[in-house]
Amino acid sequence: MSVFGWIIIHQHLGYTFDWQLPWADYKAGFGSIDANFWLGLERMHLLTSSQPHRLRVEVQQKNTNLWFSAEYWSFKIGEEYWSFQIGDELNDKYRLEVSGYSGDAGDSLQYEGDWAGDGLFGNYNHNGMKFTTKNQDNDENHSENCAVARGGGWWYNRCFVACVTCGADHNEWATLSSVYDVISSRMMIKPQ
Ligand SMILES: [Ca+2]
Repeated sequence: MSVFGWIIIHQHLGYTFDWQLPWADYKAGFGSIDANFWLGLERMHLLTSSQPHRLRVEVQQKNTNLWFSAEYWSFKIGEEYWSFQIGDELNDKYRLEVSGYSGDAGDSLQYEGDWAGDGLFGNYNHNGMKFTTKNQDNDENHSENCAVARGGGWWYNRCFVACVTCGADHNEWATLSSVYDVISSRMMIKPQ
C-alpha cells in the first residue's frame, strides 16, 4: 500500500499482536495493512536494492502518546545514493543499512553511545546488523538469541536499544540520553 508515494513496510498498533514469529514469516511478510503489518524482508530487499530509498520511522511514546519521527536519506557516495537498504538473505541475512538521520525521535538505529554505562560503545548500534528471529540467531554480538529474549524479530546487536517489533516490555526507541517505550509505530519507504 502506498500513501503519497510512501510504501508502508511496518505497522504496530498497541500491544495485542504477538510479534514472536519465525524466519519464514518475517521473510514473506504478515498481518494486514489496516492493523499490525510487516511487508516482508524479501520484498524490502528487492525494493531497496532496485533503487535508493529513504526510510521514515514514526514512533508513539507510551507515556505521552506523542508521535516522533526519524528519517534516513540522502547520503551520497561517489555517484550512488545510499540511504536505507536491506541486504539479501543468502549472504547478508537481510542486513540493515541506514545513513543520513534527521528527525525528532532520536537516531536509535545508529546509536553509538554507551547505553549501559559499561564502556561498550557500539554495542547498541543496529546499523549493519543481520536480522534475527526466534528460530534463526544472526545476532553474532550476543551469545543468546535476542529475538527470544525480546519477543520479536529485529536487526539486533546485543540486543538494545531500538526495536519496534518487540513484546510490550521491550518495544522501545532511544535518544542519545534516554530510552522510551513505544506503543505504536510505522515504518515506510519512498524512492529518492
Ligand atoms: Ca546470538
